[in-house]
Amino acid sequence: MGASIAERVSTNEIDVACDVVVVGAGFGGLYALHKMREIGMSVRGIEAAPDVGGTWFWNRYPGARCDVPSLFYSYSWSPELRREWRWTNRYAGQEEILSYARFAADRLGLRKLIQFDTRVAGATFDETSKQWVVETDRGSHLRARFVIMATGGLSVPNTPDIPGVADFKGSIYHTARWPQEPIDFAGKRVGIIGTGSSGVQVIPMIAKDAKQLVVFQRTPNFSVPARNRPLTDADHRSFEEGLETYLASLEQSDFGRVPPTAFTADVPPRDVQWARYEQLWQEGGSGGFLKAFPNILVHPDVNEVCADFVRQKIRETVKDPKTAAALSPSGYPFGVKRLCVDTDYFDTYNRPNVELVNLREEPIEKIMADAVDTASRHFELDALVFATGFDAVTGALLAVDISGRNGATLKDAWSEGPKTYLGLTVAGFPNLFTITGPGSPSVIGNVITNCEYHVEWIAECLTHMRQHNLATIEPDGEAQIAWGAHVAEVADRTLFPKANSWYLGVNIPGKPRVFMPYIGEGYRTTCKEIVADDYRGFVFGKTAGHERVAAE
Ligand code: N01
Repeated sequence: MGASIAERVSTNEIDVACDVVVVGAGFGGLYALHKMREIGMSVRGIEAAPDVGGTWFWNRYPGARCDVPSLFYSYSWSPELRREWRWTNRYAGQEEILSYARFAADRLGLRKLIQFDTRVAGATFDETSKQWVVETDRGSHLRARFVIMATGGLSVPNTPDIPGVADFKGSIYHTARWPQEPIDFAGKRVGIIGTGSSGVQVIPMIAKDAKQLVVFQRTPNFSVPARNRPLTDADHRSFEEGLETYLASLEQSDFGRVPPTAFTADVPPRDVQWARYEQLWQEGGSGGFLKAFPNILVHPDVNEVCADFVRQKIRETVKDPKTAAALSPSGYPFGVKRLCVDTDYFDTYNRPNVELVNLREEPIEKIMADAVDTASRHFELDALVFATGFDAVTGALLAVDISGRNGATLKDAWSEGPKTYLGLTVAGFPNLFTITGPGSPSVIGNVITNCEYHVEWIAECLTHMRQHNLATIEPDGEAQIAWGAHVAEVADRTLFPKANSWYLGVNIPGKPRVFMPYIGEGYRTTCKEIVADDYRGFVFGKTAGHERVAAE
């Protein structure tokens, strides 16, 4: 093993010394910067992009839109930001969400704390000083007591290694790295690989412009209509009226996907279910479907009726029966891969310029300079779009070379799957926090509010440490094992592990199959109880090195 960053970097090579380094300037990172400053910490942010926004900076493909209603996909902690910002649509588009992130960063005066266009390459815990030494890809170094990884659960694009891809001479795009300038697909023959949430959104948009669109689909997805529309004054008023209840519901953290066992055996009659699904289909959005019945994601019989309902909608919408059949998901339950939310997705396949290629029948064999060959056909293309998703949840954390106590690396610690306590901390990696890390609700539900809660938990923890002169915090190994077992046990009580989803990491070759998000009820309540019980399961270090560090 080579010398660690902490051993290599001498004191005079430290460019910035501060209390906290925040990695990432998406919604989690921005709030972390604000909150750390608010509790009196000196803080620096590092961001790979030239601007704030995180995933909303990069995912600017046509049609990119959030599937959480915009009034809720906002910082819940700030009445000021709420008063000064007015969402225009039920579901905000990427551009509007990015503008909101910029607005928040400016309004809170956060930009001056952030070094943009800079990627954190590594971070090492220095046992002697009890501080982290952080190295960037620009060769600069920061020293800090705490590191907050706000690197996002969906930020490292996955580009599958399809034979010949490097030979393609046309334009290649990835939805998660879309160029800043608009792309003109007019008159072009475009191929797209991937039909997850990104594909489902971008396909109808490209279809409108391109001469020809060939969709290479490996697994059909369940998708429900967004029914996006402009927000009215009445919508804003009704949100304000319900605000207190909404904020209180966040506090109680009634998030869980796993219902109390008492409900799990009930199977509502098919016609009752069908009527409810029809109503939700007309209302639009995914949230209602996932909660339509308490055990929809637990009981296979309830779930199958919903799956049938969506398949019927696909048959009713798509005119060509063979295409409709190929678009109809089967063999895995409804809603346990992230449910897609679309605008005219299925209808797009009625366009004469759109063709669906079912890769289950004719897999891609190779990509050439100007074409894609499947097992049975040859498609000449001018442009290729990868809508192939992300190395989710752990990808961005493992992309940084992190080493903790005794030089142990996070990569090794997680070689059989991520291990955390509460999805916030990792045994052997003191004073390192993972916002929406694996083992927390992370990418399930409303990610902004998930981020907020983690930031607030960390702020409370750091305040506690300051008050009690504590130098380090890390989870006890046993507590971490027990938490991991609980996360897995909760997932196993549901249908989630029955689909090959990125929640399980199966989209990335070699990634251990581990269900990463926590989908139990009352996550916040559990976190609060642990704090109230004197930070049960955590170990604090009392040694020197806990003095505040003034930012240089
Ligand atoms: O990625 P995905 P995404 N050959 O992993 C296919 C959030 N998000 O970017 O299912 C052929 O879901 C793959 O096929 P398969 C949201 O949380 C939210 O679309 O593995 N195909 C799949 O069809 C979402 O879940 C919003 O068989 C290959 C697709 O690529 C998450 O981001 C919008 C392949 C990848 O789908 C990820 O969504 C967008 C190969 N070698 C994203 N490799 C909203 O808020 C992969 N695929 C609405």
